Amino acid sequence: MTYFEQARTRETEKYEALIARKNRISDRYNGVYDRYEDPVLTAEHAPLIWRYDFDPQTNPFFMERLGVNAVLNSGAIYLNGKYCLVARVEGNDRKSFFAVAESDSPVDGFRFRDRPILLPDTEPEETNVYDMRLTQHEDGWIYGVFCSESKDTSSNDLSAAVAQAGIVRTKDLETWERLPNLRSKSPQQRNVVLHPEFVDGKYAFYTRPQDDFIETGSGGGVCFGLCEDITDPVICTEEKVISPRVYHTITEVKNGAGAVPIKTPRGWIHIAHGVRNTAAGLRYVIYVFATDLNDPSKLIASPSGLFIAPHGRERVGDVSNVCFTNGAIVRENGDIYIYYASSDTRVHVASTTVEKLMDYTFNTPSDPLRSVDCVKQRYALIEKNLKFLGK
Ligand code: M1P
Repeated sequence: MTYFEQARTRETEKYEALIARKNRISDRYNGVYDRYEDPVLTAEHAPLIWRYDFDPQTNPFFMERLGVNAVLNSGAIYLNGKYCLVARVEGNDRKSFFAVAESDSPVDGFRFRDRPILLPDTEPEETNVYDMRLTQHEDGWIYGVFCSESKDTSSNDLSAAVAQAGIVRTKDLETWERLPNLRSKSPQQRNVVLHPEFVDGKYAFYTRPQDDFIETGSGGGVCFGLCEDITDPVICTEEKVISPRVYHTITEVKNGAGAVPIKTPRGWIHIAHGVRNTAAGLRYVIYVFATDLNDPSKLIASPSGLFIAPHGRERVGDVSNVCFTNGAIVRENGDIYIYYASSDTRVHVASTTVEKLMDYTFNTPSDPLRSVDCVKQRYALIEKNLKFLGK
């Protein structure tokens, strides 16, 4: 065998072994959800034909020509009997693109389709795209809402950028129609999510207004706004804060909507992210809140603190100490699969059920916001337990 043949055979076998690898529930218990040991998508899941030139004449060393640096933040949907993830794939060149990975199983076996998504090129200034949320809307379309990033030409800072919400729609995750970017009063938007149902006959968006590319500035948190026409998308109502940033909590610096809210008998459950600052930089965790079934702009439950934080090897990556979600799948039997990325590098899954998530959301006490009251809150639990245990 030639060098080329040896390398190609070896790498193909490694790739197939990775896809065939079975995932297992980790032994880390909290009763709320199960985490799985292995990531479901990594840079190594990117097909070899995306990365290598398979022609021995032009690539005798079977050398990687277009490397993939990371696979992260994926939208998620159950479609035609498959668990489908629309992942953010970041090339070695730092630009991200979207690609569909699918599996018969929610926790392993994800394989990318042969070709990534080639979005219609309707935004000439757009440099980068990432973090697609997939909404199966009651109008019959599947919408993908994502961050559309361009250079801020009004600034002398080379890194200055502008984030807006791009919108596409599809019926099959294969053919995509691009709609205009969402317009709102905010100079920038990121982490925008489309609500799956009409509200007052209008499309409803969860937004995250921000003054700057990184800093949210006056942006007070996750907001809610309505839009008359999705083909000419403008937020026509005030963006009302529904999950605010709060001092000395996990959302102090910023927060953002994540998965499409989950409809339950007691309310819409949102799985979002919150950001706080530390001496080691920003720390991103996942948290939960709920809004009213009939008025999704009304906060009705706010369980205290974080829901998922990065653990173990999840804590390290391109942007360390980050847990971020933009997709969850809810099955008809009530099973829920939450796809979350760690440290902007790979995608993991945690599983729970609607019943457990409701119990967590509506029976976890909210944050009393001061240490002394947090201790009192814990005392109440301890005293109850001591009594229960007859001590
Ligand atoms: O690097 C962490 C995350 O940072 C951004 O989230 P936010 O807008 O809330 O700061 C996003 O760019 C996200 O992709 C990234 O994972």
